[in-house]
Amino acid sequence: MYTQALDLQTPVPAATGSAAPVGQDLREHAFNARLADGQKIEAQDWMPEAYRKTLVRQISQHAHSEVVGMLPEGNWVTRAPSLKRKAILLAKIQDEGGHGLYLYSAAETLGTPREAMQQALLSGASKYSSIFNYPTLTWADVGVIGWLVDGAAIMNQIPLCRCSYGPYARAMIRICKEESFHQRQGFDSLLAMMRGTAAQRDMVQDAVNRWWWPVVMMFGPSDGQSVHSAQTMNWGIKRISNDELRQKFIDATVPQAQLLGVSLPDPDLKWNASRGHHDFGAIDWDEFWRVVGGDGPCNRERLHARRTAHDKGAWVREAALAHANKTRARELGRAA
Ligand code: FAQ
Repeated sequence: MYTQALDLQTPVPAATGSAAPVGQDLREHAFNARLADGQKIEAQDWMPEAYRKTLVRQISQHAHSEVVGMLPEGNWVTRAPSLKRKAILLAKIQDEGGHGLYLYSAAETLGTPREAMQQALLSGASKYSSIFNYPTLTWADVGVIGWLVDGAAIMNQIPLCRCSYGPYARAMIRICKEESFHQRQGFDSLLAMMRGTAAQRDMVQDAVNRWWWPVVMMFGPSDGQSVHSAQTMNWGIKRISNDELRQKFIDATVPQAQLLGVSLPDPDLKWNASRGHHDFGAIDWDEFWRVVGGDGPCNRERLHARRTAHDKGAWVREAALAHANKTRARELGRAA
């Protein structure tokens, strides 16, 4: 799916100026010209090693986030309040697993085997989104994940549909369509609870209080602290900075909170007419880095769950391999 268009001839633009680039310079020149022209870089195209490495880092972390992100919601499958909500939740969790698979496939086009990426997650060498290290204590948390976590994910991921690396950009187009449905179902579930009893409304408010700041942190460190942003934006991987996305998310979410009838737990959150944006309070970056560093409320539980699933799935991998080997041997026997 990701390696169609095997146009191995990378067009090299005519050199400008007197000193024409040669060898590696020529390839780098062609790469930069493609980026400047808004063309996609494809798997078979030459790319700088640092560009390749950055993409594997970001795409694999993104894939891990989708897969680990199934766990907090999975906690409520057996306790969903109705058959309809259970069916929706199961479908959503299955979508997240699918997103992980598209993303691992996109990262594999860069030459890193899926097994290596998975080992990096299991060993703790590779990160996944901080947000999935928070617990889902009540059913309202499931709605809040849809509304706020998927809402933040979409804000971050829509610009990735224009990412300079073709396989990642194409995977993001499909993922964003599904995430947008996820966000709406979360809002719908919360709206139903807000129209219910006082206890239900309290449960929603409590969930919003606990998730708001972790979601605001999800966009990553502020631009001044973001080590990768300048380079990834230069390469057209990221299109909008962490802080700009965070601001856009807050601006979009405030009216939705009003519509729902919940308050957002930030006394400094207010419209600033001169900026044309909402001002908001200080982010607790110590908490963010603690969670990213492995010491959040559920980090150990999440990694334990993934390691257990990997170990328990060993027989499936072995059986699939044995079947593939048998089929290949049979085909070779037939061809001989
Ligand atoms: N959590 O220099 P930057 C979802 C790390 S999918 C953990 O700013 P960058 C779907 C960062 O990796 C959610 N670590 O880095 C869903 C780097 O460390 P490194 C995931 C974080 O890459 C919904 C270091 O800090 N989405 O939710 C976080 O330019 C519901 C320095 O940071 C994506 O992955 C964090 N929040 O920007 C599923 C989208 N933030 O690698 C289930 C693609 C930063 O040097 C239910 N990724 N770090 O060791 C991106 O857009 C970017 O990678 C950022 C970070 C924006 C996440």
